[in-house]
Amino acid sequence: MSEPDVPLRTTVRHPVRQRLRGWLPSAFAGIAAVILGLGVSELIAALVAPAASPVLVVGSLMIDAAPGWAKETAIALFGTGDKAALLTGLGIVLAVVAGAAGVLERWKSPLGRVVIGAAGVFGVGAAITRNGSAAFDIVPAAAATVVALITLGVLLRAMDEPIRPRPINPASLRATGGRQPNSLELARVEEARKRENARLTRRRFVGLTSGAVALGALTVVGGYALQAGARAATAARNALKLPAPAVKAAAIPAGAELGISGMPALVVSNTDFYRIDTALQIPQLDPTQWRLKITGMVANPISITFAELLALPLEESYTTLMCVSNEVGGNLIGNARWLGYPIRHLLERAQPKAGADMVFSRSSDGFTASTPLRVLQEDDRNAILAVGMNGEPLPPEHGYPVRMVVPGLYGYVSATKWVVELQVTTFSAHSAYWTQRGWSARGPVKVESEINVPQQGTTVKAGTVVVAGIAWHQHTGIQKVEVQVDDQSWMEAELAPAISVDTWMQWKYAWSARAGQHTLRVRATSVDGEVQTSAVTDTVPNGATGYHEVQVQVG
Ligand SMILES: Nc1nc2c(c(=O)[nH]1)N[C@H]1C(S)=C(S)[C@@H](COP(=O)(O)O)O[C@H]1N2
Ligand SMILES: [Mo]
Repeated sequence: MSEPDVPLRTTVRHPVRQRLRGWLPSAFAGIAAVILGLGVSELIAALVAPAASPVLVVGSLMIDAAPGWAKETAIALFGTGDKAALLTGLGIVLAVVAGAAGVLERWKSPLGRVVIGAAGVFGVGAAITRNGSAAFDIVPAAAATVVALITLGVLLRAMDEPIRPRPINPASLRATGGRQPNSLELARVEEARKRENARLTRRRFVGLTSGAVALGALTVVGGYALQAGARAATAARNALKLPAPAVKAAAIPAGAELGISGMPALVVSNTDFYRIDTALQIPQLDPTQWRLKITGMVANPISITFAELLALPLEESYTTLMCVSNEVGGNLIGNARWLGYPIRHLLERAQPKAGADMVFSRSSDGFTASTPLRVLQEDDRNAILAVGMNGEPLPPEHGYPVRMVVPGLYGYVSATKWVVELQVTTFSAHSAYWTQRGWSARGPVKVESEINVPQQGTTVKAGTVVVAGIAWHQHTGIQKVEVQVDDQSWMEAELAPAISVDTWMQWKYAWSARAGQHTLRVRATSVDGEVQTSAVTDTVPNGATGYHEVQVQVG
């Protein structure tokens, strides 16, 4: 008889020799488990942390950690294929480690799991020590580890656990012709039963292992396909050169930036700019496919491409953007130099119909904002479709390729990022994203101010202390800022020149501080005479009010 050797354990008890006979399938089990783990992590990375694919993260770590000579050698040997060589090498090392983990786990559990766990910790470590890593970045490597551990367990168990094949009824044996089988015949039946058992167990193991590999390959491909969009969008953004503005922003007046440390920069850099949105995954829009449609109650619906938008005479200006969720004294506010095209010109082309009173802007990810139509049509309101931020194309997280910026309205009713549609309609017909969640349909910004220096709870030296901060009422402007110490009378602060009425401004006050515990308070007055209210209200439904206060110890 030429029965194939049965490499799988078929009984519950087994000698060491028999156990080691399964080393090759165990190695495959280890490799399959790691492939599935990495595949799942690739998919997760694509969804929540595109920069944290474990393979790329570990690869980058190796690039950064490699000594100079190793890099030189790699480049000399592989030329521009050095990265492909690195990844291939990494793949081989991973396969060896994964195979070894499978064999070790079968030989002496949990040795193999310890190896996979250690590799996982290394991957997570590589993700968090990487430059500019975010909290989400540990997820892919952690998921890879968990999936690999579970898969290895399942596969090895499938290798060991005998399947009980249908019991063979000796009476049904043809050879016996109905009589009781003798012991030789019974032994043969038992032999056949064992072989059948081994065959089924092997088939199950091969099925599960190849299933894991196939699923792993599928998730890797899926993850890469998803990330391809992101990579293309990044490449397109990097290649984009913004046209020079037809209208330049007015120069920043001398002295607008007081240069006091502890203050936010007068113009906030793109990396420091606050970010608020509902996007778990930043939309990756292809600028060549992007279109803005002006729809709804218009005589002349419009569809404009990104290239057409860039070809229009773009204007540059400073506008301070802020979030309705900014608490009194909060930091969800920032000022940038925007490059864009006035929305009023496009609306003029579209010709809104009588009765329309709102523009319902839509983002590619479904976010919506309700902006009063009149506001967007005002000649003296610099409401724009922005394509540039501080001299760069919009960063992806700030709305690339196009967003709205409207001075004087909170972001949630005006600053739609990744904007793709402006639907001219009415407030009674549509309710925007945050309005449906309890916020006001309209959100004009309020006159406000805050103290940045000295900070709450700090100790300062008696004598002249510089108190400084910011004040804003976009589209209106600030004419006065006053500071109150404890319950003394309000004293006028010195105002730095504002860039424009659409931006915040800095102020300072020289305080003759005497020893003790003191409370400092600030209030601003708009150009139109409106004094900031002392009434304390919550951020819901249309912006917090009240005076910002800081307690300081003078010693
Ligand atoms: N597509 C989209 N646009 C959006 C939001 C959003 O969640 N999705 N949030 C808005 C809110 S609430 C604010 S305060 C501003 C913030 O813009 P920033 O992240 O560029 O600072 O964007 C607005 N535009
Ligand atoms: Mo916001």
